[in-house]
Amino acid sequence: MLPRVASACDDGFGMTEGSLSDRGKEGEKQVVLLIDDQAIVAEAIRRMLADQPDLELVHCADVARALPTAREVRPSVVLQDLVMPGADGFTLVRYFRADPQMENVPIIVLSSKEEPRDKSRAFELGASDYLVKIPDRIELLARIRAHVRSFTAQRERDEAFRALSELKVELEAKNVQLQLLTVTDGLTGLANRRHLDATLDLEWRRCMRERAPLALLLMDIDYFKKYNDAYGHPAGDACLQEVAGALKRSVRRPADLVARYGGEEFAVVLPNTPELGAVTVASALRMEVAALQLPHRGSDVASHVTLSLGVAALVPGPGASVAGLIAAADGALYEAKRAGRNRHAVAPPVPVPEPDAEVELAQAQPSVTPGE
Ligand code: GH3
Ligand code: MG
Repeated sequence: MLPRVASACDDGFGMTEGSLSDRGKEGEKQVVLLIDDQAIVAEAIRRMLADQPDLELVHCADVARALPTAREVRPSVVLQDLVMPGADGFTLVRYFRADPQMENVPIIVLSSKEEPRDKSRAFELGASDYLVKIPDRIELLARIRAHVRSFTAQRERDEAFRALSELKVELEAKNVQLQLLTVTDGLTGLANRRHLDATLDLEWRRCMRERAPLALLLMDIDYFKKYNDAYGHPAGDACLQEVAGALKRSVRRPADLVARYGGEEFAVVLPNTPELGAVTVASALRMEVAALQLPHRGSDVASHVTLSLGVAALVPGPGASVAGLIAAADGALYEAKRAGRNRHAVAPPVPVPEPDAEVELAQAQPSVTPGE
């Protein structure tokens, strides 16, 4: 199969069979773009490449059309004359090197003479090779093949690298998403129980090291079963989302964590917070939820949705445990419910078990604040 010479320019050589747009269909061929105004050179090179089925010669005789033609035919190597009417070949080399699409395409300069100064200037400007016209066929083919090989290998490496980088970015985004999913409650967007447990463990150890207080609030929507009964389950879900948003808005420190503890129960972890501070936060949470003024006709304590809260705080130390802190907050929540709901209760000092202290601790009662 003969290499086809496309008429990308008005070359006057009659080498016009085929059109540029047909070339893509032939797939694997590497385009050799020849830029030379001399018909004799073009014909000689056409003959040299004639029996090379994988090389396709595109000839451009008009230097003014060299760059647009190159952009269109996407050559794997350029053979370029240095002396052409109306243009300086060195300038064309510079243009090629400044063009984002052509900057890495090898350029073999075809010079009419072996001139060290021309040679050095051509290489300085970014030419890849220098041959004196008309080159020996074997040498020309060997040089073309070497340049095409290194260019296509580089292009494949670049493409593989780009694909890999895109994949990496995608994977990282997916990992972040996955990570978020594993720690987030789907309905409310708050931290889920697993995240709460991990945070409690972490903050427990941190506060123990720093001898700082750690507070936990457990809270529960009052008469939520009746809310669902009155307004339907989807409205119940929407109510949980509203309450979650109000809770999130009410805690301000970066280390504070608001989590969904169970169905209509929420938890807030407050590191470095003593009991007094935790009570302040508990009141703020209750007010913020009340301020939502979500109508609740099933409630016996208010006309809107309200919260009951249990507060527990301690300085973690030997003998105490996360489970003990949770149990204390839960006991206080139970006490807030028992005392009439829509209020908070504070757990008595969290028990640090000692052999003879159990009876005394079992008798400790939470202190409850009155509701609104
Ligand atoms: P109390 O004031 O004592 O807390 O009464 P309550 O009705 O809130 O408590 P109870 O534990 O009897 O009922 C909790 C209800 O919360 C039961 C269930 O229908 C509802 N619930 C739990 N999880 C969800 C949820 O994800 N969506 C909705 N819509 N309802 C939920
Ligand atoms: Mg409830």
